[in-house]
Amino acid sequence: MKNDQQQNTDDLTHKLPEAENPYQLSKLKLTKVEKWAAGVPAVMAAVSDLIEDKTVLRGGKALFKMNQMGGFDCSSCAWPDPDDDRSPLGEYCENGAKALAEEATTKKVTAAFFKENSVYSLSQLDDYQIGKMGRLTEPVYLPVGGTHYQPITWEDAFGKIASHLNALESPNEAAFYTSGRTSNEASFLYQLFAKEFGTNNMPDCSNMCHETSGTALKTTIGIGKGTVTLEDFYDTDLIIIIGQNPGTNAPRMLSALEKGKKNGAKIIAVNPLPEAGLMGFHNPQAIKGIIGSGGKLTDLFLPIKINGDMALLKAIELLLIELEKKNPGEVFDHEFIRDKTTGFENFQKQFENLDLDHLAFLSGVSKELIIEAAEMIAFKKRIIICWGMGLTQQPNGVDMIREIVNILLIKGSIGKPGAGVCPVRGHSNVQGNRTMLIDEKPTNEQLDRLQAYFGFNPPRNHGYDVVGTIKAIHEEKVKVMFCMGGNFLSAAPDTTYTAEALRKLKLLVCVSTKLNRGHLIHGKESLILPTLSRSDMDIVNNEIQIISTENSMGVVQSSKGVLQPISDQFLNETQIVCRMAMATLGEKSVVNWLLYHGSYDAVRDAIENCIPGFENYNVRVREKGGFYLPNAPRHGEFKAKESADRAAFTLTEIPDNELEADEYMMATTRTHDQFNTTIYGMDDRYRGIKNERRVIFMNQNDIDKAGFKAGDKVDLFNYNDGIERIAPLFLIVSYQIPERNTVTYFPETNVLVSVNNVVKESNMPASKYVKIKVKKHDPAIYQKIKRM
Ligand SMILES: Nc1nc2c(c(=O)[nH]1)N[C@H]1C(S)=C(S)[C@@H](COP(=O)(O)OP(=O)(O)OC[C@H]3O[C@@H](n4cnc5c(=O)[nH]c(N)nc54)[C@H](O)[C@@H]3O)O[C@H]1N2
Ligand SMILES: Nc1nc2c(c(=O)[nH]1)N[C@H]1C(S)=C(S)[C@@H](COP(=O)(O)OP(=O)(O)OC[C@H]3O[C@@H](n4cnc5c(=O)[nH]c(N)nc54)[C@H](O)[C@@H]3O)O[C@H]1N2
Ligand SMILES: [Mo]
Repeated sequence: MKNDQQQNTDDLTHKLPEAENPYQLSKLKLTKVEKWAAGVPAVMAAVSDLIEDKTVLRGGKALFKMNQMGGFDCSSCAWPDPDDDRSPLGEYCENGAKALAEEATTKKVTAAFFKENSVYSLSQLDDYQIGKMGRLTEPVYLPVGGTHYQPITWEDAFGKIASHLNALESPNEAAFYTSGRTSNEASFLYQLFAKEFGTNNMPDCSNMCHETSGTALKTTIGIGKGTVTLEDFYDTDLIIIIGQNPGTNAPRMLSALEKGKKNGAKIIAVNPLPEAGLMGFHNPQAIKGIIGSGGKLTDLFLPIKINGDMALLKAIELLLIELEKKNPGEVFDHEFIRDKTTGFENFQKQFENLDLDHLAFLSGVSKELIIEAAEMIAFKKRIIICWGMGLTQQPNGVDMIREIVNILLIKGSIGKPGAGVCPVRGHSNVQGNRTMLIDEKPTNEQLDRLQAYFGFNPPRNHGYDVVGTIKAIHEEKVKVMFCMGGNFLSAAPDTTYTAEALRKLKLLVCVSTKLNRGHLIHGKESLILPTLSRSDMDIVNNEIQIISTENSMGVVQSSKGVLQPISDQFLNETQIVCRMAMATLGEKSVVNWLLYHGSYDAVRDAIENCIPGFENYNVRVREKGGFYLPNAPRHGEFKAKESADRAAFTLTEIPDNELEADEYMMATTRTHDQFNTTIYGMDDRYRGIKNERRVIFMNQNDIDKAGFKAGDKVDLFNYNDGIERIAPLFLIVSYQIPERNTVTYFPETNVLVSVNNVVKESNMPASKYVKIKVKKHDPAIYQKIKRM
């Protein structure tokens, strides 16, 4: 074992499989690729997860409270709960159960643990092992030059944060990151503190997730959110799912799809991979699911090339125009176009120069399938289009979502029941974070309201987003970073570059529930502050508190933890913010932090006064099912950027996705056994992968052409900006995927995503559009890897 001083010679950003120590690589097993999601195996997997973690009693009890009225909101995804009529078995899914098992564990990471394990030795574990260490239970501190985190009192921790923040030359030398689990109450106070301190540097996980959707929707319909409700899924004609894997990432969505289908809806899925949850579904919560008969979900599957979606959408529009010519008034909604939109003429004109064969070629989907899709769309009136990271993490993602809006606008299929846009959000409260003004670009209107209520003058200049923050830390323009949850290092692109930046920070503070790699690539000084998770009882002034969150469909609901916290040293996130604010701002502050420290109701009153839509917050949040936030486009009232009362058609461009002869396009995606950077296990059951994460899915023709065989060991390279980025030692898996396209798992391949490879306008990392080269594995490759 190497000693702690040697840490500079090893790469700590990933546990790399060394040639002589082949990690899991020898154990890869390929199993059947599933055509169905959920059913018995899912229920078994959920329960066995809880048993393995010895949290069965705690977890099992909690499972029945998850997503129930008066219970707590599952932290695994942002899919909404039915407004009433919730399943008595609990509104949970396999992956919700796994998320709960992660949180409910009684294993503890204590100060004694950190005394025994140096930062260096912990970084030698893989991400799965790091996650299994247990819940963080006391605040710890890493001093300059330190090798081990050591205990620190909360008082001293806030003192350190305050002295670092107050020593900065400008408040803009600090950045405040948010992952998407933070409650509305804590989020509101957190952004309030950053603004009173004086900065809008508020990077958040939206900057890697749905910023693209918000940008596209704000400029076309006037709200940066979806327009549909769960009810719309139950009674609609057609649901189109593009670039999203609901079976793994929003499993409860499958119940809504099933219900919609039962009522006559058709489903079209657009994805480079035939994902199990798209193809079929055995409902684990319905008896027929448990006994095995399930439903085919997708009626038409379009195997799109990575980033072929724009060409596909235009091809469909071209066909709709032709069908309208043949059936005047039956395909287009002329009245809607006339009364509710702008820019239609220009939009329609572009199609004079477009050619179906060429568009089909660019999309990778056959003309026959595209015609079938267009015919399914043409004569239906109520259409919902859903999307996920497959679109938002593309360089032209903003434009592709605008193109989705274009289709709905010609059909008049938005702003009425059973129709509209549905960006399926990720983190359980990511949408609420934004509503609570966690935003590096707050509007003047929003800031005016804060100013009027609190009396201080919030900063008006825009702050850094995620990519901007990484670069600013590199340039030493940002010196202190505070992370409210998340795993910034591993979630961010260009891991080596990001790690290099984080190492330069004077202070890195992470408020976390579980240990992760982001704690191990630290600043010159670092703090880890333990906090409650969603399922923990939050007791303030001897009373169990409720917090609130906003789901994917704009419903604000209360959440009340049920598990006894395993440490008496936890502070909730709201208290952490208030104490940081009091320590940092002291007498200068005009905000009554002490009041908010002791009362969520008081925070909600402040929110009610500063953010529209929260009237009577404290009463309505306690009502069964919560309440809907205002959403004008949902009711057919639009407000595009350039028009006061209409939605806008947009002109977009078709990218040419040229690859060099030996290049492939890579999309990074999630397995069925992870939550973002938290690795639950080494399998990806629905895709037939067991015991291994370092795999690359390739088309068999590509494997043959390159002279490889399935199972071969390869190294992956990216050369953006003239830099060689290396991800060593992956196993080739032959898969049903379009030629020249590949898929790997995040975060292992984030090292290949250039920080400059971003989505136009939203500045998100384009993590599903990475040009790579694939070469036979060379054991000498490790010598070329930059050690962090
Ligand atoms: N269990 C579990 N649940 C989760 C998460 C988790 O990690 N685990 N993460 C949460 C978060 S934060 C988020 S944002 C969501 C993410 O949920 P999803 O949006 O489903 O995310 P991904 O798995 O990254 O990828 C989505 C799909 O995009 C497809 N894809 C890739 N490239 C393209 C393309 O060019 N075109 C098209 N049409 N499709 C493409 C991939 O094949 C994949 O099926 O899930 C949330 N829920
Ligand atoms: N290549 C590639 N990169 C990606 C993506 C991709 O598809 N491909 N997806 C992107 C997306 S969509 C997202 S959202 C980001 C995710 O980025 P993040 O949100 O930063 O990452 P997570 O892995 O969700 O964060 C996990 C950590 O959050 C902490 N945590 C969990 N619950 C709580 C809580 O209640 N409170 C607090 N304080 N901490 C908590 C735990 O310590 C845990 O280790 O990653 C992005 N990165
Ligand atoms: Mo996300």
